[in-house]
Amino acid sequence: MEDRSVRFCVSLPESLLQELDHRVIKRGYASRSELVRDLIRELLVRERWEEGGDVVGVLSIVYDHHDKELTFRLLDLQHQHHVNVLCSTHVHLDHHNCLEVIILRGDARELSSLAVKLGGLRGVKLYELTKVSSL
Ligand code: NI
Repeated sequence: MEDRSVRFCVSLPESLLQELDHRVIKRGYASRSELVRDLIRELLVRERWEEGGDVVGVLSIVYDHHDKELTFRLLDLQHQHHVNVLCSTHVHLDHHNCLEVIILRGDARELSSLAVKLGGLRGVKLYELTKVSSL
């Protein structure tokens, strides 16, 4: 079904409109509408993650693969949560460092907790969970 666009009027303080227009230019949007649409989508994604429900997330982890115990734990945790792990990609960044990108799907709270568990493992140098909605 086509999701048709509807026009509506919004009243804003002039200073806020200037801020909006500044971001339209800075982010390279074609129009105010494009930016407002994306801002609303960002808000919906954030709310979904806060309130719980089915979401998709991308967890990026950088770690040293020489730590065999860590490599085992990373794999073991992913197997324990295989329902949530859609796929993962491993890149050998250099002699020591590996980047693992894991695409997750499931309840927002479960994914947040899994991200903290994986990212918090001793030896993980950095991790970041990108919150994407399944909308
Ligand atoms: Ni590697």
